[in-house]
Amino acid sequence: MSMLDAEVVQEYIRMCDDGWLQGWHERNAGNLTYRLTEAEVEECEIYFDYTDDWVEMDISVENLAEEFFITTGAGKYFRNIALDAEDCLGVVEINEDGDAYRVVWGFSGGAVPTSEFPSHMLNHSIKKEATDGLNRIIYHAHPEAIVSLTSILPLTAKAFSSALWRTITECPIVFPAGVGVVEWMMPGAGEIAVKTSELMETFDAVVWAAHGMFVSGATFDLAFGLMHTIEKSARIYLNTISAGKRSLRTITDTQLRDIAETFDLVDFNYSLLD
Ligand code: 2HA
Ligand code: ZN
Repeated sequence: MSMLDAEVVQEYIRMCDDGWLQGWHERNAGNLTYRLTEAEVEECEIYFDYTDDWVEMDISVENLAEEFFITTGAGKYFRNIALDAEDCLGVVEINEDGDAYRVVWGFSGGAVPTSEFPSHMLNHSIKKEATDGLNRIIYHAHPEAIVSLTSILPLTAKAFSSALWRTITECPIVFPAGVGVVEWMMPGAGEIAVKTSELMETFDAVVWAAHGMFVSGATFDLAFGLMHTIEKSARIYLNTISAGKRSLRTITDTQLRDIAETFDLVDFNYSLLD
């Protein structure tokens, strides 16, 4: 037995591989973090080594104190995760003050957590609070259609949410709150991390202009499914405008209101309609 036999690790690896197969992870693009349940920590603890030094984070996420996360490594390629998970992935523990982490498993070649780790931790902190602990995943990828739309549409939640909702009937059901958008900013820690986590109070998905997308979810299926649904809608929208027929027909605001009522979408964000 090894850590890699744990069901949660297998599910994590499968999601990484699925993202790679979608073409969302060129080179070292993207990153994924998962907050382990207490039962999963108990199951995996025998493989943890607590001798690494604590690394300060520059941020404080008190509600994540003493939590454990599986994370992709900085500079690691999603393409390689299924082949050598122990080199590409790590498990980190957050300290009791919520301002430092240490690696307790993985990164066998000496990697460190993803460059977007502070962004992930701020987003986990907000989402844990907002969902009563339900959301465990933050996923960042570079899907191409949604990135194309950041060159075309106004960089607002309203423009993106309504374009995506009006394109596929399933969209208002899958992301009733809509999607947030961040204008171009430097990736990594700092402003983009703070801005994204602010938007995560309202949205489960945030688009980064000329870069990619961040999503949050309770399970691997939900987080992956959200990224997949948004990207598919963006692709169809793009195909349609490429054919020069966009203005002919889309789901109307009245029809979106009907969907929200029919499916009893309590979180539907009516303020994003006209
Ligand atoms: O992890 O995608 O935004 C590489 C990136 C940085
Ligand atoms: Zn990125």
